[in-house]
Amino acid sequence: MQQYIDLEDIDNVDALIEKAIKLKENPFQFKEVGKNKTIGLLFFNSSLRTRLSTQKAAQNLGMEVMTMNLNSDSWGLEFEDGSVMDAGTAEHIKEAAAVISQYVDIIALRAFPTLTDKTKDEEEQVIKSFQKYASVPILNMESATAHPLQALTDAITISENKQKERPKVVLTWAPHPKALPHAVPNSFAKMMQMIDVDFVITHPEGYELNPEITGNTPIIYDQNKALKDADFVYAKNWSSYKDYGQIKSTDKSWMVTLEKIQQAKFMHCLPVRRNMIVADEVLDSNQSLVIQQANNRTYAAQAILKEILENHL
Ligand code: AN0
Ligand code: CP
Repeated sequence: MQQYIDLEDIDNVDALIEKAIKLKENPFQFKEVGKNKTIGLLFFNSSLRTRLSTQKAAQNLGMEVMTMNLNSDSWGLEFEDGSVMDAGTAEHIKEAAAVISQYVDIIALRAFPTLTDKTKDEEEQVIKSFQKYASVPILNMESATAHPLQALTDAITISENKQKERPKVVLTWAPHPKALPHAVPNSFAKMMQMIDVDFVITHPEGYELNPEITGNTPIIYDQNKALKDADFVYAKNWSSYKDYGQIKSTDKSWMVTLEKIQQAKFMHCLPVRRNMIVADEVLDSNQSLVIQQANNRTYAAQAILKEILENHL
């Protein structure tokens, strides 16, 4: 693996899931792989899990870790080519990416979308610019349109918990007071089409994700019908894709409850707003996999970092 920008960078997803589960059994067995290598974790946005689990994954492989919150601690970065920098930004990505590449062996990035400019968000300007001007591999820690580390984690968690060969997995939209990105549902939907599951999506009308991503996945607007006989229920809020970044509904009747999911296991990437997205009774029950899911972030990141270190560096 040369980089991990999106799920297309994975050669064999089933093998990668197996490798991650093996790493979990013995996390320190490859301490030499990352010796004298450094990862730079660069954040334009908040994070709890991604920051700590990627650091832990790197340390488990013997790497050094440097972390920077680019928005608050560094110079304001300019991404436009040829711009006259007489306003807010103080340093161009051309210098910044080249300089950072001399200090670290892998650059990991978190850069959320604007949710106002669809074209710009879909261009993935931040991650693409780093790719262009950095000379080291790039790891996506959630970009404008994708969160592939989360999707790998989710696939690992389903693999660990499935009771049948081809479980039914339902991605359900759930209400949230703020406009949220499409990265998590995009990557989850993509991943579910890469592994052997019976996958359906449910959301209120107007919340269709990018059809290029959902492909042939059935979309069922009746949540109860979609949830019927589910083995895994994955809840997530996202803003409208069609009316880009807008909140079309905060309909509380879409909140996930025990009555709705019956015996199914519950998943969410976290952070989750209790009693908005999902009722306490679900998160506090043994049907909830969210803590295990967050734990798997370490092994997903470790499996990816190991591939990059072994095959590229
Ligand atoms: C972010 C999102 O929805 O993309 C990060 C999730 C991992 N969530 C929030 O901003 C609440
Ligand atoms: N799931 C996830 O990416 O969490 P953080 O935003 O806390 O990193």
